[in-house]
Amino acid sequence: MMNKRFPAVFLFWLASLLTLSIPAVAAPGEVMEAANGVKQNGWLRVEGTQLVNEAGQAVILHGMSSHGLQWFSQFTSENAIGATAAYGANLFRIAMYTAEGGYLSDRKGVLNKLCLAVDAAVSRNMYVIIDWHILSDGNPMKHRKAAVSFFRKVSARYADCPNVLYEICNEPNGKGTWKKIRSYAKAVIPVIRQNSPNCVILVGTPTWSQDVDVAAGNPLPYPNLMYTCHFYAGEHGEWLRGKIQNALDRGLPVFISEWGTSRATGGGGVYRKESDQWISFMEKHRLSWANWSYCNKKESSAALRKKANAEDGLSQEELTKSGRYVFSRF
Ligand code: DCB
Repeated sequence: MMNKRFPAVFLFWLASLLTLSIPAVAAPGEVMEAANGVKQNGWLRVEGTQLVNEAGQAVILHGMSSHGLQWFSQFTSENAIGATAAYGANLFRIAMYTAEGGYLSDRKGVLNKLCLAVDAAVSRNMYVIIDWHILSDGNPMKHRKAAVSFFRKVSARYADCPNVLYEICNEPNGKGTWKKIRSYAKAVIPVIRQNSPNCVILVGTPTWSQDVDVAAGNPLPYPNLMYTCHFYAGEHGEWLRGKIQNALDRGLPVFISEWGTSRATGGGGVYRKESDQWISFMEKHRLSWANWSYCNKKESSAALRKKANAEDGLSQEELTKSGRYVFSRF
């Protein structure tokens, strides 16, 4: 016999199931901030190869990288960044492209977007990476002057802010050899340190930030640096983990400031099995990471579906395959 109350009971059951399985949706107006963020850890520094907090305890940062700030700043508001904190992220990376319509074509406008995004992450108790996102401009020396003046400005603004880490060149490639990166770093790092003497700075490595083994052969003469290694699970595997292992063994601190579950184009996959191997490697070595990318572009590395609205929290339904995978691992 059909129970007349069936629809109501069913709806109640469905609703409780949904709330149970989606714990991270923010109630409207609820403030979402990182649970293990800046209030808990304070200024960071590098000891040996490990990132540590003010008390000297190991800290691991996990979070999303934005896509290009010139295209996807709608996902860098307080609420949007807070929605990642609700899932356990304590880091957000702001990818400020230099070329491709980024900072170099609209310095005032993009700097303004960057500062709003940094302030948003700060309001959510998160660590935040200011990323000078070189890509088609593969040699960081190409825009050294612009970089120096940019970093002078932002490091003055955030001099006393323990939340901020500086990533001085995203992915050198082509003519961006380790020799060129070293000269560039020697021009930029002292400028940042003049304003913010104790901040952590991330340095890119040759071949789209893969050659940490090369950097390990001739590291820079400054404290509190980490060297970036980027991977895309669809094509970078055991051989790249070997390079990281080599660098760590030689005492070089490594930071995974960008990785994707996709191929290196941002598409293809999701490569779950390969991503699992990377996640266990990163856990084993207590490496910090940021995942590419927090946007709703139609590509498999994007964490958000087309219609996602990050302003009122994110349900599982608003996340892509990649987003669901990554958000469950913060
Ligand atoms: C890096 C870049 C990042 C790029 C992703 C995926 O590039 F840091 O900016 O993002 O990895 O390729 C992609 C976006 C696309 C966008 C494109 C250009 O996902 O939506 O259209 O940037 O702005 C890498 C990483 C690794 C390698 C090559 C590139 N690699 N690359 O190993 O060969 O050439 O972009």
